Amino acid sequence: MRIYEIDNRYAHILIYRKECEQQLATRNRRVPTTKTREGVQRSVRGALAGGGANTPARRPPDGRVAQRPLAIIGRMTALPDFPITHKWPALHPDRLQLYSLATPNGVKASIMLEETGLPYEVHRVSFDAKDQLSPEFLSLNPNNKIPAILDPNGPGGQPLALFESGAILIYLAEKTGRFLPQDPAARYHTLQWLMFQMGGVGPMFGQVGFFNKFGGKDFEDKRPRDRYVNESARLLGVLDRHLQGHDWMLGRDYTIADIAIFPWVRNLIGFYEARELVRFERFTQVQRVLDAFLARPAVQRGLLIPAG
Ligand SMILES: N[C@@H](CCC(=O)N[C@@H](CS)C(=O)NCC(=O)O)C(=O)O
Repeated sequence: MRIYEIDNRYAHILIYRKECEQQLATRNRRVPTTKTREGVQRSVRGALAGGGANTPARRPPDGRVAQRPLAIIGRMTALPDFPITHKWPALHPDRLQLYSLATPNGVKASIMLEETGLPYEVHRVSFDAKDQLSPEFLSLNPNNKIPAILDPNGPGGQPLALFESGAILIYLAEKTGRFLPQDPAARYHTLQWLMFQMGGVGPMFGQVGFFNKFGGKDFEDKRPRDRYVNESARLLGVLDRHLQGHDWMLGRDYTIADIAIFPWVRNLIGFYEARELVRFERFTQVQRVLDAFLARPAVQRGLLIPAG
């Protein structure tokens, strides 16, 4: 079976990985076996320069591949090259590094990691200590928000730093082949609801939190609060109608859309104390699916990460 016949969805990643392996194998036959790390980096960089992700693999004439080429690629850039690891050293540099807090955006990443079973190491980003504004954190996410990740085994076996919870969910779904349907239409619908959360649910519910529980709570003028309460209730109505007759946002399949949406619903009626404000009892379908979500063991674990 040729690598690009396996699965359209992952073909570009697999082709890229295969191409790296094969180009490295070709290179490795030419270079002396006692190489310095610098030498390896130079030869790998050269190998990678040879083709793009969509280029079909060029096989060496005898079809041989290097035994552990991806491990060699992984050493091109090491985790200590990322300043964030100076503030939060990696005890397990082979594992995905998660920088987070147990907020509705933070737990999207930890729930996904728990659901997929990928080995990871979590680092607490304390808002009390303003860790998110430290130069080390900003070096990974200039937008000073959690969650952020650093995967030592990213595309091509190289480390990948990533922020924005939606991008992290898509990345982890593609990396593991979990929670993002393979069927093209279902895949786009999953992304559609993920964007609905990122662009609507998160920002609107977050404003309700500000005006109902935090800094805006004491404002006499309740019009800003009510504006966000009304918009949040409208969004809950959209969800409720959609969930009628569905187990999850995508029907029978549990996906990254659920992992993005339900931590926010939980937060709105729990931590933000807006259950009565949005008259949540109307949204029986949302309540039903929220209950199913919260019953999942991986969700229960992910909601507590990082602990404390
Ligand atoms: N669009 C971003 C939003 C992330 C976000 O707002 N994170 C909040 C916690 S839920 C944060 O880090 N706030 C810290 C700050 O604003 O300084 C994402 O989905 O990752």
